[in-house]
Amino acid sequence: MTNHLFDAFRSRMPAPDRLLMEADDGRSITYGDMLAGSARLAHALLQADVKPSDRVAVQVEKSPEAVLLYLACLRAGAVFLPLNTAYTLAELKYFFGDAEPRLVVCDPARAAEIEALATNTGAATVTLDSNGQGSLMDQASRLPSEFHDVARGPDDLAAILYTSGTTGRSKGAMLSHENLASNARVLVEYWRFGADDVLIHALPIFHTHGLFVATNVILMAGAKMLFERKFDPARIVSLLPGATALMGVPTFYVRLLQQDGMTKEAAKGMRLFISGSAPLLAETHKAWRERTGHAILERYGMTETNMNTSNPYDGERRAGTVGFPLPGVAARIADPDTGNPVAQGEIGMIEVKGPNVFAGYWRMPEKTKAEFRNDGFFITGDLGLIDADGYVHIVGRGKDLIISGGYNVYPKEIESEIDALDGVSESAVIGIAHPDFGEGVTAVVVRKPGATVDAADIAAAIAGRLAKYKHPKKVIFAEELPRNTMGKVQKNVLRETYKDIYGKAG
Ligand code: MCA
Ligand code: AMP
Repeated sequence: MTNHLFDAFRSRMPAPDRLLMEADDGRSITYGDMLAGSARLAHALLQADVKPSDRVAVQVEKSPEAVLLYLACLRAGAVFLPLNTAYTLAELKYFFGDAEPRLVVCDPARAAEIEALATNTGAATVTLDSNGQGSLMDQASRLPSEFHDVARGPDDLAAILYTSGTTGRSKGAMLSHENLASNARVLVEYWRFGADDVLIHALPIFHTHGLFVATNVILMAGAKMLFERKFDPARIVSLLPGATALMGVPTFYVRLLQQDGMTKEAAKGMRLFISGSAPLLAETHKAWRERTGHAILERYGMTETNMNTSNPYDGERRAGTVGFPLPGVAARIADPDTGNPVAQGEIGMIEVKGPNVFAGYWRMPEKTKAEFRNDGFFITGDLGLIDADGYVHIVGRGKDLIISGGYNVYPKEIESEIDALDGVSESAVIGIAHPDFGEGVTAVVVRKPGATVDAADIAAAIAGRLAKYKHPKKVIFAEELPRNTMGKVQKNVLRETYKDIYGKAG
């Protein structure tokens, strides 16, 4: 047997001296460096007693080494478990307890506190940094540059990515080698990536978009990425002349439009701008087209499914839609309650099926079962329709979810923290139209009679508990929350009441 996903990359690998990454610190990493570096790190993982199917949890800043570590995990047969660098210790504690990683890889600045936490769940901790003595890179530097890849089949797990739940605990989405390989293969074809492409990569690499869409596509195409640690709009504009493609969340495009240098001339050599992870406003699509002459290509995916639909490469890229089901992916619109297909053009639940769809939630067979129909379609939680021309439109969410700057935020998690505070009677967390982040996380809080709890108290209580991007941008105090006759809080009423607090909604 072979190593399914890594072999797929290897089979399309260009000459070893071709560049895979040009990093913003001036370093260049060739495909040959990638092969040698991931081999050395794979040896280091084995030395750290990582066995096939063991989870390797990774919370590190974006760097070329982090990409090599991902590939090393694949080659060693381990399951890569990337974690957002914004996660607090309280959040990490849950992930470590649930995933039971064999090894936790982190940055030196957090090593002490993370080690204390990881030890409790039986995991060893190591840093990745290039300079640190005893770090994974340090150990790897003394190990062979060739590695006999551990055999992995199409259905073996390659990664677990946590996605928060509408109620209760985060769920680990289990992604197999073939889930990732099939999607990367399809995207390379559909978006016409080739060895001469140069992708500006400015997304984080701990979520699907930056890791599996951007990085896997480049590896599968044998192409190159300009590897940026952070999204800096002025710098992106300066990189455009040396690039051919950009992938980003809508906030990238909103911020780029604020740059005077973002002109037709600057975008002249670019062939493709792709957007996803959150709805791209039609007005942003239009403004981009007027300014640069390019129609942004919007696509739709999920952690559980990788990419499901995409606007066409040739043909009309229709603003406000997410295009057609990708080749090999079936998408349908069903009645949310019964699962029966709705009439053409009607709104219902978007359901998908295909080799891209995940293997289930880690150690949650009941939750997994609840999210699939009997015929194998996955229930996305997104509400949409398919128009007469076959374009999929996402019109809302059946799940209580806020997407801020491309990051998913589940209100329940924040409401639980706020409700636990002395002086708080209850709260509702909602997403309100925000000019930069798309939606702004907003808390509406009802105090207990006589209580004086204020916004600063709430901010202080959340600070050490939840990642920064989940913190409410505004806290509003209200006398009561609107409820329907069943007693359920009417978040739609709240969203309407406060719709202009970040500026007039468009
Ligand atoms: C940073 N902050 C945020 C966000 N990012 N607050 C809300 N939402 C955010 N997304 C906080 C910072 O901590 C900071 O707080 C303040 O907001 C302003 O920071 P700023 O410097 O403006 O932020 P930034 O560092 O420039 O980041 C903005 C960003 C970033 C570049 C848009 O959020 C980002 O890279 N987003 C992409 C996320 C992503 O990759 N999603 C894909 C998930 P303070 O000032 O108080 O310190 S995968 C997915 O969704 C599916 C599968 C799919 O289809 O792709
Ligand atoms: P995640 O849980 O991070 O995988 O986020 C997946 C969710 O992001 C989807 O279920 C959608 O609600 C949303 N999403 C992704 N791409 C788009 C898009 N192009 N337009 C609207 N929503 C999107």
